[in-house]
Amino acid sequence: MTTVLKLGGSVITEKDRAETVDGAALDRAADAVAAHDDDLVVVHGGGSFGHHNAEAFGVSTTEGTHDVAGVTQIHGAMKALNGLVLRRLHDRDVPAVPVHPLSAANRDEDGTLTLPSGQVATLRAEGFVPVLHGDVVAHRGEGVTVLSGDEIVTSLATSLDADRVGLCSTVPGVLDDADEVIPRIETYDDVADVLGGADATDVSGGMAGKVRTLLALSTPATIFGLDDLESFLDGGRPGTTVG
Ligand code: IP8
Repeated sequence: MTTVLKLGGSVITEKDRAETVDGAALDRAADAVAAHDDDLVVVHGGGSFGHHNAEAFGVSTTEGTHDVAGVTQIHGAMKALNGLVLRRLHDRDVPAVPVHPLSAANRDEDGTLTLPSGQVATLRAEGFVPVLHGDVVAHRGEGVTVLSGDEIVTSLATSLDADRVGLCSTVPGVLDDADEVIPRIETYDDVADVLGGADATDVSGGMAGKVRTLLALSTPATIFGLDDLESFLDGGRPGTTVG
């Protein structure tokens, strides 16, 4: 039984203060992980780490840079956050080990991502909790581009044949027009009215793109808030189940 859990960057950091963790939120997340660290692979996003560096160098998931300072600053910020996440987990005796995607992943010219996962599977089988993070990735023809935590989650969910996929977000699930959580989304049509039509662009990297990507997975994925992390790790399906 493998669970891939994403801790949203905005959940564990103070979004409006550069390179600052939300200590209380990270403690809560680490407590929940410590209580359920069997067969878990953790991925975290950037929040106030990484994104402003990426913006400063004009780097996105499609627009790259060849500037070494850009690569080292974005990657460095994400590694710094990864170190802070690991420290909170180690304080709770979680056998967490860092896995840095830049060292292994590749994006082809057409955007196709290859993220080897053999080491992640072996670490997990050997009793560790691999902790990956959004990063920069070598991108043929672009230099490096941003690799988001969501892309890592969807890639690992498939390559590790994950049984459960959870995204801990700043919202309690996908919300309808009345701000109520939609419990289940089986097709994009179910939510096109709320999230925008099939061709809606997703400039904010927001929920529409997330839902579309999760619908393509063979494993149903669950989107929930920090209050429900414990319940998800207990085997529940809080928030919104996609797929
Ligand atoms: O917060 C960010 O990962 P995300 C990765 O999951 C960066 O989009 C900015 C290097």
